[in-house]
Amino acid sequence: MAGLSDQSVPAKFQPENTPVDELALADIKSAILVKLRLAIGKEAAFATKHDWYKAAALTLRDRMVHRWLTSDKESYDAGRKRVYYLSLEFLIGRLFTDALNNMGLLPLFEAALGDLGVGLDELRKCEPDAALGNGGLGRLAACFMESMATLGIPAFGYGIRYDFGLFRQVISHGVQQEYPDEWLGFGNPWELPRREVTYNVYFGGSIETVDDGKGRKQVIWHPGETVEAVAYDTPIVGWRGQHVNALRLWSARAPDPLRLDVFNTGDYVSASAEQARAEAICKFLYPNDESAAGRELRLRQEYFFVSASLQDLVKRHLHSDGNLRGLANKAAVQMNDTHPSLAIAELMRILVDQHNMRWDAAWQITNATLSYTNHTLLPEALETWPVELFQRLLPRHLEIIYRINEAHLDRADATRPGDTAYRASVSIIDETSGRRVRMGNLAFIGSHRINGVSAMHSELMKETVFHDLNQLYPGRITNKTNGITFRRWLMLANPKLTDLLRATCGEAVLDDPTRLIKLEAFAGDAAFQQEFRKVKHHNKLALARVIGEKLGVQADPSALFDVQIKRIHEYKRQLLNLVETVALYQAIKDEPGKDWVPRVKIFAGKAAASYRYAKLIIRLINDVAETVNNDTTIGSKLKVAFLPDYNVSLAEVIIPAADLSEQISTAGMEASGTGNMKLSLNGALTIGTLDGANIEIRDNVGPENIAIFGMTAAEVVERRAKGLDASDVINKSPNLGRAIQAIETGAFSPDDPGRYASVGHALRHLDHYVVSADFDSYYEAQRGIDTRWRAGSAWSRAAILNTARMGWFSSDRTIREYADDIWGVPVAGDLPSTTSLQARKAT
Ligand code: 26V
Repeated sequence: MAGLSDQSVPAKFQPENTPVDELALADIKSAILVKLRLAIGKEAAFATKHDWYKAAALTLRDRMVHRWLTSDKESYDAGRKRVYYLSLEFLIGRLFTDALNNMGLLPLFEAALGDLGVGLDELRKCEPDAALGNGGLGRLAACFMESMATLGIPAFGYGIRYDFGLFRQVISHGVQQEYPDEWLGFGNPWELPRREVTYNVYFGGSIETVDDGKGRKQVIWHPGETVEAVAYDTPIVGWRGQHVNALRLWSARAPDPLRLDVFNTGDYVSASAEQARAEAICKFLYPNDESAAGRELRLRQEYFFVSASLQDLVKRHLHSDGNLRGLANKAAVQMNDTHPSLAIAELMRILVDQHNMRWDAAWQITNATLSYTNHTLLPEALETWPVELFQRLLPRHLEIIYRINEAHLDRADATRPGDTAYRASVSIIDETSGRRVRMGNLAFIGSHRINGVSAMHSELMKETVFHDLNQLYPGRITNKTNGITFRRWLMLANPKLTDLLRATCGEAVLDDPTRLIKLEAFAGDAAFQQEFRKVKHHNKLALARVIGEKLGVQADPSALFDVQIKRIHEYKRQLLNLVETVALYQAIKDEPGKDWVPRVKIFAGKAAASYRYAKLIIRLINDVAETVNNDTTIGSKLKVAFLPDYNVSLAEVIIPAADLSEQISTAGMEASGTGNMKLSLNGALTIGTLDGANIEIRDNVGPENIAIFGMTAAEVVERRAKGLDASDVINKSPNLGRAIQAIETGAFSPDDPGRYASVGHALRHLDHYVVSADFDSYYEAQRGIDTRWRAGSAWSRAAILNTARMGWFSSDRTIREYADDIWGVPVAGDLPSTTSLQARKAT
């Protein structure tokens, strides 16, 4: 871990480490032993690794809770504005070393556990990887939580405490199988159940309108069903341990868990039916696929967490401010995608129905409080709900949405009189195929700011999905390019590189990532390059070990590690990478004696369970791997590894070991990407399209330090307009033609030659994702990568410049921008100096 020095590194590239304080060490050791006895109920001699992990985690949690209560009190006393980050996904991964590192307690715990005879690294692996998210959107929420704490912004993350996170992926004979993720099986030492923080969430029933006696109409909702939301808090500690925020996740339960009268008749299942129905809400995380759309349970999840969260924040506000008129001055609610957009209708209901506020005043407050982040332009990913379902589940909210829509459509009519097509396009209700509620339009209309997640994506939002709404509400769309927390993705994932950076750029680089720029001066320095390569080699050895253990494949750490890790989706184009792999394999077989650059193609990622084509691509990767890895004629020039069960922890091993980062989505389709940032920061060169944040990465690292290929977004649109047949490009590309033919005729599936006929057909005639059309450009860019790799020093220089110039992609920068432009909250001034931190005892 960070802090361990290496004797073989020249002194000028070695950071200075402070010795561990003996008193503090004794204190931590005894605290862990006390936890082991009193909280776990074990003697050290009988404790399992898991028991030790829990004891250590609880010891750490105690120290976090002290800071947490202080943070809370400070922001409460100061009456500070709070940020509420509403997200159905928080892909946090493991917390143990993350929290230790931020608390500055990593060396101390490492020493204490060592003295107690248990290795910290062993214990670290006992923690399940909290996978309460699908991919980028959920991981972004986790990085943001850490950055908000780091910047001292008082914030709550609100979400659902799913019993089961994203499925565990097992690859059996090349095929993805999904198993439940029982992350809570051994309990969760981080969370604090707050059984006293419970709210009723209502569904269904009917609406009654009465006169309030003062000439105003009062709407009363008589719900048909009640579910209780119970809070579970997880402390999220920021860098240097100055500030701690809560991630508050809601669990669902029935008000009456057991009908004793029914139980006594012997009908045990019906007796707890209500409980089962309530608990279904927090049973599992929905995957990113079509199956989620239109599913009643998903809508119940959305309303459940929105309602509980708003009740919670309204109660907090009333407690400190007495009334809701100033809500927008004290609360900023960020909606992570459209999933929480019911917050608009719910806040209106609370203000108008429950607090008797006038509609216009309530609308002004709602709009000023809420803002919305869009994470995808894919039309199939934009949520809509059938009106009929809405009516049945949330009758009052539907009424409120209709009323919001009325005023909104009046505005549309005033702006474009008589333009019925325009009116239909901006309406919250889609009338084209049955009546449906468009959550994206609702989120847009109810928010004072709508942001995209990269410069290009934000521009495309204005040109495509939100073109018409942008005309009606100009100036609302803004860009907030994503970022990543360097604490996890650099310091923790790559401690050796971190040591090198501390020594070269100074300790302050840990607080201010823009200081990475100091590395530029060393990019051409042969001695520094050697150290940089040593670090990479060390990380590659670790990854090669994992590949060997999991797949029985021997990956040579001196080969180029070419990495594509992300959800499996057609637009992300794992298939493009794979077709290039096949073409390369064929070329190597043609000329086995040629001086090929040895490569290990590493893939990892999950396909949504119902996404058949994505699962077929996984199978093809594994089939190609099987053939290539067992072909002795090509030696170790090419290996293919599909690492199963991609998650945050696996990413932490792969990313520091990557030489090449594959960011090859069809231009115009990847909203931002954040894996691209993690890989470049860790010294991988990017091969990528002009898509999402790749463009900003290019602008930062310089066009000579990234390999850009393929069509632009505009060219993709133009080509698609001409049709999806790719015969033209295939006829001109013998490499591509031969690779497709091998795939479609069963060269990699001799037991079932027709298995990939559909893939061949798509590549030839349904090239929507321009895989075939971009192939030659990609193949050429890859050969350019080979050439650069051979010129070792030039490669190292480019890799170092990637690390040096990625400082801007810290999620601290992103959060500062949200704080300034959207939330209107101040961020903490300068962080404490390293010396004051070192002086602080472990309290
Ligand atoms: C949703 C769906 C739903 C239905 C069908 C297929 C499909 C495909 C993708 C999605 C995306 C869900 C939203 C999401 O995760 N977006 C990701 O957000 C990241 C953080 O902003 C960003 O870096 C990624 O580019 C973006 O894909």
